[in-house]
Amino acid sequence: MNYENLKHECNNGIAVVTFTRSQALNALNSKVFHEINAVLDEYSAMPDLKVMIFTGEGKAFVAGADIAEMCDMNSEQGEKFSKLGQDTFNRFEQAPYPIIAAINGFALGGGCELAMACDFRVASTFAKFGQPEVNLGLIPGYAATQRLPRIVGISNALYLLCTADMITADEALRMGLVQKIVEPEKLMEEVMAMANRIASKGPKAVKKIKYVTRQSAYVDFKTGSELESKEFGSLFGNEGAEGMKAFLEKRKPNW
Ligand code: CO8
Repeated sequence: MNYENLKHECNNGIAVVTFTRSQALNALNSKVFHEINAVLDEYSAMPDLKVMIFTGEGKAFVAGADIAEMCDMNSEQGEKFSKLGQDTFNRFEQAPYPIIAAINGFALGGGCELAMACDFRVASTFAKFGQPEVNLGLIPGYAATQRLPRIVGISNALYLLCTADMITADEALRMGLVQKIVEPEKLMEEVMAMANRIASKGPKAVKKIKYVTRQSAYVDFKTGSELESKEFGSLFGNEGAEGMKAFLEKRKPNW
C-alpha cells in the first residue's frame, strides 16, 4: 500500500513507523488512522516481528487529533471519530510485540494518547507533552482519561487534563510518563539499541510478558496471578528450557 502520512521499514524484526505529515505537525485525521490500521495489518502477517517503534518527522511526534477535520463534526461524528482512535490505539496494546514511542517533539492531545497506548516511551529533550483538549472546550477522546491516571496517578492526570499545561520531557520523566530522555540526535540510536536488546531475548517470553502485564489493567490480582502461572508454565520444555540450559552451559541461548 502507498502511504501518504507515514512511512515504515523493517530490519531484523524491528519495524519503524514514522509519521510524515509534518506540515500539520503529524495531526491525526481519518486518513492517518486508516494508514495506522493498514500498517498494523501489514505487520500482523509477520509473526516474527519483535518490536515496533513509532516516531514523527519534524518538530512534532503527533500534535493531536486534526482540529480542522473535527471542527464541523456533530456529536454522532465526534463519538465515531473518538471510537476510531480508541479502537486503533487498543490494537497497540493487543499487538503481540512491544511498541516503543520515540518521542521527538510535541506529543499533545491525541498524540500523547497515541504515545500512552505504546508499551513505553523514550523522549528527546525537545519533546513536550500535554492534554490541551480543555483549551478547545473538549475532553480527550482517545482514552487519556483512562490511560493517563493509570500511568501517572490520578492527581497528576487531573492536573494535566484540567490545566492543559504543556510539560517538558524532564517533568514527564518525573511523573513516569516517559521512561528515558535522550539528546535529540541520539533518540533513534538509543531506541534502536533498546529494541535490539528486547529482540535478543526469548521471543515467546517477551510476547507473554506483554500479554500478561497488559491484562493487569483489566483483571483482578488473583486472576492475573493465575494467568501468570499458566503462561510461566507454558515456557517450560521449550524456550525456557533452552534459556536455562544455555545459562548453565555458559553459552548464548539458541532461541
Ligand atoms: N490539528 C490540525 N492542525 C494542526 C494541529 C492539530 N492538532 N496542530 C498543529 N496544526 C497545524 C497548524 O494549524 C499549522 O498549520 P498551518 O501552517 O496551515 O497554519 C501547522 O500545523 C503548524 O502549527 P503551528 O504554526 O501552530 O506551529 P507552532 O510551532 O507555532 O505551535 C503547537 C505548535 C503549540 C503544537 C500548536 O500547533 C498547537 O497548539 N497545536 C494544537 C495542539 C492541540 O490542541 N492538540 C490537541 C488537539 S485535540 C485532541 O487531540 C483530542 C483527541 C481526541 C479526539 C476525539 C475525537 C473526537
